[in-house]
Amino acid sequence: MREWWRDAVIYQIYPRSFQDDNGDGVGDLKGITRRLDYVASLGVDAIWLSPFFTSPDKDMGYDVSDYTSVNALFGTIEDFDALMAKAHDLGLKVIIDQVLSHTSDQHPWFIESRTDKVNPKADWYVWADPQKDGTPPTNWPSVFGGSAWMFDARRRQYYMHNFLVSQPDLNFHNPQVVDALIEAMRFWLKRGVDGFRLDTVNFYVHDKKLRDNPASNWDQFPGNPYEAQTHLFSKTQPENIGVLKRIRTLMNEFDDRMLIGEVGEDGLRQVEVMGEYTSGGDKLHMAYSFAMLSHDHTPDHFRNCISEFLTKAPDGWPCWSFSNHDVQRHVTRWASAPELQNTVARQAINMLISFPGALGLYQGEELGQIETDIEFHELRDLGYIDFWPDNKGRDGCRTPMVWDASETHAGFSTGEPWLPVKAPQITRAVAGQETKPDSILAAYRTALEFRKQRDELRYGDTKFPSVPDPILAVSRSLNGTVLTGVFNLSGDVQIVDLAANTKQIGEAHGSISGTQLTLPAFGFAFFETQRGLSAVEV
Ligand code: TEU
Repeated sequence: MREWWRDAVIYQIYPRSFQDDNGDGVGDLKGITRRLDYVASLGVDAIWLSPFFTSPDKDMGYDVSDYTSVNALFGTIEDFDALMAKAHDLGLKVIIDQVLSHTSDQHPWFIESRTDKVNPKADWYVWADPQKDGTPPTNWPSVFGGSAWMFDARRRQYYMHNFLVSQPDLNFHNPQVVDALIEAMRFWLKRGVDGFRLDTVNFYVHDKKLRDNPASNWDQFPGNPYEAQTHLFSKTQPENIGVLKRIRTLMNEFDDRMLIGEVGEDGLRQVEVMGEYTSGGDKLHMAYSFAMLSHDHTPDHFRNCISEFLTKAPDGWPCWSFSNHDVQRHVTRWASAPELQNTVARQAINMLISFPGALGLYQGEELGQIETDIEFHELRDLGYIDFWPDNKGRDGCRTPMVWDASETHAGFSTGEPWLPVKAPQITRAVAGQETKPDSILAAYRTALEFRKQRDELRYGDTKFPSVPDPILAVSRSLNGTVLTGVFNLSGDVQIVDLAANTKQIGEAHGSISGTQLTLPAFGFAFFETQRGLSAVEV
């Protein structure tokens, strides 16, 4: 029996924006529970809930002030139990976010830690003296811009924050910190959650010697100097492996639980670290990749991401995803013109199901949802505010789910929603798509069902038949049958020569005449061949 998570399709729910039940304009746990039948109807295997823990919400829940309680905005622990019971009844696994690398500055641990240098929690965060001239201890940058260090007048020391100033980093060199986090995780495991999505899993451990990052080309990245650096002493340190092993040992105390870690690294280093963290069976079960959340939509990019992972980490396991709550929605990112948006959406899910590993979907992508235009007065995400308007932050992908065309903000809430629900998004509401057999929603259901029917797509070996740009071909073979997906990643028509004994299967956006496949802009088709033969001519 293969473990459930290996071929799982994981549907990410952003609680704030899924369904509001009590009319305060913010989504909640009861709202999610009400919509779980819909989620199950998509054919997904698991849900991942973004943070719903007590938090001052400076980073929308990714700044936790109590790891084991529910933010009153989202409901109660009983509401969570009810959500989990309903999900399990529907056969859905429940994965929750664990934001362990940092806490909120309102967490009692930090409030105590900052009082002086000798309190019992004095060493629970990353504190360091200023340099002689008063400047920060190192040149480490924060992901959200500026220095990763903030001076605290009371302790007369700096504390480290990889993200917002209000998100101080925990000190993972202190075993008491790891013990406390393990106990918090045990709380949720005992309640029956099936797994954890470990936020910023490569940021846990910082360089104990507080070495400066090597001087680099920061000035070439005016938008965010963070991107200029690949090897940072504030993250991805060798000691992190030990922490991951401790967390895995905890998971092994329970049946069938799973750890998926969010690894954020640049370029191919991303795949390297994913491999390192998921190999050996004693750390993460799988790693959530950032690689395909980018603007790069070329065949080379997708091929490289996957083949690098498969060669560097043959016993590791990836999870691929095109959208989440941190990036512009992929339809907007990849469609070169508005009239191509639906075609891109349809191709994207068919391409995703051809990839080996687990798959992540983000709420609304099954509607072909596009990014919402955000005005400055509507901005809620503080992370990138320093970079406005070059970087408009992450609100555009976090606007509420659109359920129907009703007066109540597309069925999301009877109150004023925390982020606006706008007309272009409402045209893609669930209700309107449910009745149309050719909708994007229907295409998602069909594609996920196709993946369930065809073991090749879930368990098959992966090869990339060599085809000229801008075509991507992905072959998955199992027991002598080869299933090949062929995708035109451009806005122009492409002709592909097929092998003679090729049988077309599944959905397609294209046409075949003899052995010639014509793929319109962002078209695709699947083929079946026997005994390792390629479906496409090389
Ligand atoms: O995201 C991590 C994050 O911000 C990365 O995108 C980062 O830019 C990358 O690792 C740099 O290489 C997670 C959450 O998904 C996000 O919502 C939070 O704001 C963040 O952590 C802080 O908790």
